[in-house]
Amino acid sequence: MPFLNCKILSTILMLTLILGVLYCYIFQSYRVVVSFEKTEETPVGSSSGKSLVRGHDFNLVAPNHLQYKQPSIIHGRTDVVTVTPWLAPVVWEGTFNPVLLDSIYKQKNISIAVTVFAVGKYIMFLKNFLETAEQHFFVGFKVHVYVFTDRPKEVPEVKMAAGRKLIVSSVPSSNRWQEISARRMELIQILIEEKLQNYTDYIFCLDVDSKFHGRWGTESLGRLVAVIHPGYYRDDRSKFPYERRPASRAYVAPGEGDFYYCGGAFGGLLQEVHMLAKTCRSNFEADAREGIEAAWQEESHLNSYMWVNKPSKVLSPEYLWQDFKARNPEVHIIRFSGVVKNYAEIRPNV
Ligand code: UD2
Repeated sequence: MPFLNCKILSTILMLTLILGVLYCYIFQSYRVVVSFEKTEETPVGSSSGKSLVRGHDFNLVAPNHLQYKQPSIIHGRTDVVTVTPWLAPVVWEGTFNPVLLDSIYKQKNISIAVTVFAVGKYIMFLKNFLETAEQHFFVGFKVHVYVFTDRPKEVPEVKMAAGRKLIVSSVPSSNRWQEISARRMELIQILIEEKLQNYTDYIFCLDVDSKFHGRWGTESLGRLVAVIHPGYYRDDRSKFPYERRPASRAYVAPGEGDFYYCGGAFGGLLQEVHMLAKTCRSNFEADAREGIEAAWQEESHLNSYMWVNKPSKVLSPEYLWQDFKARNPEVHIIRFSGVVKNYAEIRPNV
């Protein structure tokens, strides 16, 4: 009998062991599945993956039977570079089909937020900015323009098409233009956190002393979007006005840097721009605590951010030209440009 008891006991033990192994195996597989799903939902560098889950950037579904010009695989722009070394498209006139892109994005029912700051005398640029945006910026799409100003009563009345609206927020003035320009990152971060999460898909952050001249639309959409600065795109990187003091968090070392990007226009999916704004703000503030201000304030921080976090789409200088510059031959169309301004007259300090 004791022998029989021993046999029963060892069978029970063996069964428990097998069940234990089976449990661990199933539980582990479940954990793998769960963590895999999590990785897919949360893109690197983002606080949440909501927009990616919705797939705006990746599922390019065209309406069936759409007729458009046949694309060529052997003929195209040869005078400019249309792809970066990390294989992000560089958008120039002639590289995209607006009819096709609009029909793809129309089906997704996307919404776009725009931020624009008009503090102090810069309010004078707002009317032109808003009126030309109505004519050229994402025409036919849902666009919400967020104006930040210390002069809300001077915000002009501009007739906006259905689905488009203006939201005005009051911000304090400053006696340093550098601070007004740089603080935009903080306010963009807060706007995204407090008002835009779950309501907006894409955001573009633009300078107010500018106006639209030509189409700026769905071809510009991407996860993280940067615009090539018109002033330096033909130069060697050693001439780019990056922050060159290693003490600053915006430092870009000699021999580094892809392009020089504008502080006056950038954008992308909400969560990506949130991460960019949050990082630039915190680096700018950490620098300030150590008594250092980067050469071109938030533009310097944006450039060092984009050196590491490569933009998924790069917009050519067509997307931010400067009115005082003659148009170069490779620029077939100017879509958006900075107006000529008298700095001494409009800035609170020199
Ligand atoms: C460049 C950038 C700008 C910013 C700046 C460095 C471009 C075309 N422009 O322009 O984005 O990175 O360098 O800080 O890339 N603002 C006011 N009130 C003021 C001063 C500024 O509202 O008193 C706002 C306004 O929206 C303006 C923006 O800040 O468009 C940038 O200021 P800016 O245009 O004077 O800077 P700028 O020309 O040096």
